[in-house]
Amino acid sequence: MSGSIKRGAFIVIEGLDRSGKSSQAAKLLVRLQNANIPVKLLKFPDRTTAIGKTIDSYLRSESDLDDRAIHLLFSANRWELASSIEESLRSGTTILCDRYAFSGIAFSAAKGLPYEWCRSPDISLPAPDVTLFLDIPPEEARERGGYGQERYEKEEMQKKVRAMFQRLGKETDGRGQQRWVTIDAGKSMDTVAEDIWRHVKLFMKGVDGPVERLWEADAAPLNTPP
Ligand code: Z5A
Ligand code: MG
Repeated sequence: MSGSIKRGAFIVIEGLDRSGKSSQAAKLLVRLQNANIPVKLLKFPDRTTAIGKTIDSYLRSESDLDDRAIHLLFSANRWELASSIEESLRSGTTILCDRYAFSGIAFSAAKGLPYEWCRSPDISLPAPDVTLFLDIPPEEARERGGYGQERYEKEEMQKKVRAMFQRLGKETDGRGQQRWVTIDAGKSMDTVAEDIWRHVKLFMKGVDGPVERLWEADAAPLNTPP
């Protein structure tokens, strides 16, 4: 529509531990800024909020929580920011996000919680226009200085998480306007950055219309008889 502000794009970077998400998010942020695109960088978990502090303590094994309880907290940590994400997008600011709902589902389902149960609390969150999945075999990721000390940073777990991400990618790509792009994250930092920029430039052009919502069509409508 002429005269109206073009909305911002919602770009998510996902991937295994040590796949280079934070490094690439920082590089992409600079590229977008240099292209004069208003952009805001977010990261989940956002460890600064009250919920985020509980998550941080859990991840550092300073406290213990039921698997379902921590799953719901990770999701609540996204819902805390959902309306501000939508507002930014509507006002023309692009959101670049380091991890999102896909991490939430992949990690909890890899622990053994039912996949559909894991997805439920994230249904209706603002949906990314494009998810860049940084793919790397866990054995290669480990060589990048070894896994850290936090929970989940173990090779067996990372293998299961990778399989969950691959399933999520198949179920996400092509849903409405949503795109899932797998990037070979085993290449050099600069080559990965070039691959990402090529895809982002392509997808940014097509971003239009209202912000979509994650998996909304899968949710049972209200008042549906059992
Ligand atoms: N989690 C969850 O369970 N549920 C949820 O809903 C969410 C998350 C949102 C903390 O996440 C944990 O929370 C995470 C998932 C779970 N658990 N695990 N595992 P986090 O994002 O806070 O922390 P992280 O996953 O541990 O991220 P990371 O270790 O910071 O990895 P990264 O951001 O992908 O990588 P990086 O910091 O950019 O790079 C890591 C190292 O590799 C560094 O030395 C780089 O210089 C090097 N690197 C990066 N790229 C390259 C290339 N291309 N070549 C060579 N070396 C490279
Ligand atoms: Mg990181």
